[in-house]
Parts: sequence; structure tokens; C-alpha cells
Amino acid sequence: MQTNSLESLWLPFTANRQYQAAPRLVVAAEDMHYVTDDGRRVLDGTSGLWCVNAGHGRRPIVAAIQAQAARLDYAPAFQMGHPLEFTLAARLARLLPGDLDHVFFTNSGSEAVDTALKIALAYHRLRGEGGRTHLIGRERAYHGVGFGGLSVGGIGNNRKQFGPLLPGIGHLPHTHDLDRNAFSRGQPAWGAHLADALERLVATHDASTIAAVIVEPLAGSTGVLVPPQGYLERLRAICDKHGILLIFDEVITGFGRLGAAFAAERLGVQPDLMTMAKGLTNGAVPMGAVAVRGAIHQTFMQGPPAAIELLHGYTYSGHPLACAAGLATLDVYAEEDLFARARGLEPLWQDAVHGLRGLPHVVDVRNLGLVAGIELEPRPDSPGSRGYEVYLRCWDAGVLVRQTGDIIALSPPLIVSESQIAEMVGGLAAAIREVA
Ligand code: PXG
Repeated sequence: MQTNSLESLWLPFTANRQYQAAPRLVVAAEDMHYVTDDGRRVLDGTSGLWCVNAGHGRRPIVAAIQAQAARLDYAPAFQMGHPLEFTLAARLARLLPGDLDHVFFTNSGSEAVDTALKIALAYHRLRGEGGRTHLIGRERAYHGVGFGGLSVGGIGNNRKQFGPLLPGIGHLPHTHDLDRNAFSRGQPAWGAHLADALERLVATHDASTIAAVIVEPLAGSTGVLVPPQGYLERLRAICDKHGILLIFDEVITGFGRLGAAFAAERLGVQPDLMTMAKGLTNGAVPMGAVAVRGAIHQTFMQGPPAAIELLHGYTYSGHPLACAAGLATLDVYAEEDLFARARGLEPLWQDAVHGLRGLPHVVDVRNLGLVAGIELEPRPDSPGSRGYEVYLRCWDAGVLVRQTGDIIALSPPLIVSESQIAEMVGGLAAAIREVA
């Protein structure tokens, strides 16, 4: 196979010309490993892109997708249904914390975020509070690439090519502070008060204009920012005080990543809406979802029964193959008790990644659940180059890590063994030592 004939494909979030010069191709995957086109095995330190939480090529999931493809390939998503989507929604409702008991299906995290923002706006309007149109995100947030998610997102580089985006957006400050919190184990002690910035936005815009606040409970894409102790609790309290909906974007944190089904459960803070994707189907078929509290759903279920309550949806909402993958994935998580497994591994994981402290240029190590961020000092003349070189060395040495600028993120499948953790962190340590 010719690996560098990429004239036709435009790769997402990729330096396409740099990639073409040295392509990386994977052709197979099983459990903790990818297999490259030249037959190398690469240890997956990132669960693909934070999605393959149960490990690759899991037989029950593969079999469920195959069987469903043969039974019912597609069912119209609007004004019709098929049994699996009801079953999956019910299973999720049981897994979700508190009264998050209704589920709307999408096909990606980006679509889930835009859906959640639209539900929030429509909900307030239905309650006669249509003036609540402002949406609040956070600096450094990643909420996908739709216009809604990009607008509440806070990664400047991702936004700058696309003009003014949505009007009526505010951003909370991010919670990263190396001077105060570097090398924190678990949730950092400093920073709960950063949530008070929401009170300032309320003072500026008035609560009656604010629909919702959306945050990643643990910010993943930007380079693993762990929420300070008490921060999410304080956001919740301020939202409650002012009638603002709190949306947790759990696209990364859901399905065991933090050692519980969801971050909301692990961190003990209940959102009004929750977005999910990725681990929902173990990455095997695209799917996202929005969970809402019963009372929010009930607000929509008024008025004439013949009226469509929410003018929103996708051709592939609740796709049969995605539902089959989702149900089989939830079975694997349950049968292997993978969320508890992740929680049990956390102390060992924490010790392993904090062993990187003291290596050249390592300015921070942070962790929660089976996630770690390792921040390297940027080269003054070329920020990001050190991180990229570390990433490439790891790849060459047979370990896949994720790089954002000079931050390396690790988020292995929850089936990772103790020796694979040692191999992963050891490979990264060697790469950090080699890259000057
Ligand atoms: N919300 C969050 C919190 C995410 O992390 C999305 C929404 C968008 O999901 P989709 O399915 O539309 O991509 C994400 C996606 C990385 C990385 O390496 C992270 C994501 C995607 C690709 C790479 O950090 N997160």
C-alpha cells in the first residue's frame, strides 16, 4: 500500500504536509495495542482519542455491531423508532447520576454540545424566560467544533479562523496555575474561588439574560486541567442561586475515565444537562448523547401532543449500529467492572506519572482517574516543538501519547495492566530525557 499518496484526503486537526512527509498509519488494533502498516505494535496510551475505554477490538462489541448491521441497518430517526435506542436510553438513565433520566442521541461530542446548548435556550423560552440567551463557557475549554461548541470553547487557536461565532457568549477564567498547583495529586487545593467569576458575569449581564454555563469537569483537550477542590460545587451553587443551567461536558470524563461512570458521580456535583460521546460506544461507532433532568424534559412535554416539542435532530440520531455498539459496550464495562478497576488503579497510576517529576523540562504533572497531564517547559523560540518531539519519540518507541502544545496527555484504556502502565510511563520518561 502506498502510504503517502494523500492527495485526496484532508485530515482533521492535522499538519497535513508535515504528516505526508512522515505518515503514521494504523491498520489493526486489539486490546491495548495498535498495529502499524509496517507491523509494529504500539501501546495505546490515549484510548485512541480518549474513546476506547474498554480497549480495542472487544469481541462482544464487534459481534453486536455485525449482527445489528445484518438485522436492521437503518431506521428513520424522526417520527419513528427502533427498539435498541429505547433500551440504550433506559440503560444510560440507570447509569446516570441523580435525575438525569432522559437521553437525546447525536453522532458526536460536537453535536451533543450544540444540542445541549439549544435545549438550554429552548427550555428557558418555554418557561417564559426567553431573555436568557447568554451562554457561558470557559477559557481553554474544548467543546467540539460546531459553531455553538466553538463559541463557548476557549482555545483561541481553534476559534481564530472562523470570525465572530455566536453572539452573547461569556467565558469564565480557566483554572490552571502552575505557581500554586504544580505537581498536585488529584484535585488541586487552590482555585475554588475562580468560580466566583460567574457572579461577576451575572452582575454585568444580569441573571435574567444567562441561559447556561458549560464546563468540562476535567478539561481534557487543552492539556488536562483538574478541577480545584470545591470549584465545581461553587459553580453549582451560583447557578442554582440565579436559575442558570449547569451543563457538564462529559465527552471525555464519562464512562469510567475518572474511576466512576461519570465525573458528576466521582466529584459529587450534579449538572442539569450532560453531554457524552466517545466511550459511549467505545469509539467503535460514532455516537453522542445529551442527558437532561426529568424536570427539563417535562417542560417540553406540554402543549398540543401533535406538536414537535424540540425542532432538532439528526438523520443518524440513535443509529441502530451505534445503539448496538453502545449496549454491548455498557455490558463490557459492567461485566468487567471497568470503572471500579480504573478507580483501583488510580494510586498506582498517580505514583507512576508523578515519577516523571524531576526529569528535564517537566514543570508539572497532574492526574485524576486514569488521566495524566505532563507539562513541559516550552522552548522560548518555538512553543510546542518540544512536546511534538516527545510525542514522535514515544511513537517511534512504541507508545502512543497525546500532545497539545508542550503538554503530554495520557488516558489509557481502563483495561491497562500494571506492567503496561510502567511501560507507558517508562517510554515517556525516556523520550523526555532524549529530547533536549
Ligand atoms: N467535548 C469535549 C469535552 C471533548 O473533549 C468534544 C466535545 C467533541 O467531540 P467530537 O466527537 O465532536 O470530536 C470533545 C472532543 C484530544 C482530543 O486529543 C479531544 C477531543 C477530540 C479529539 C482530540 O485532546 N475531544
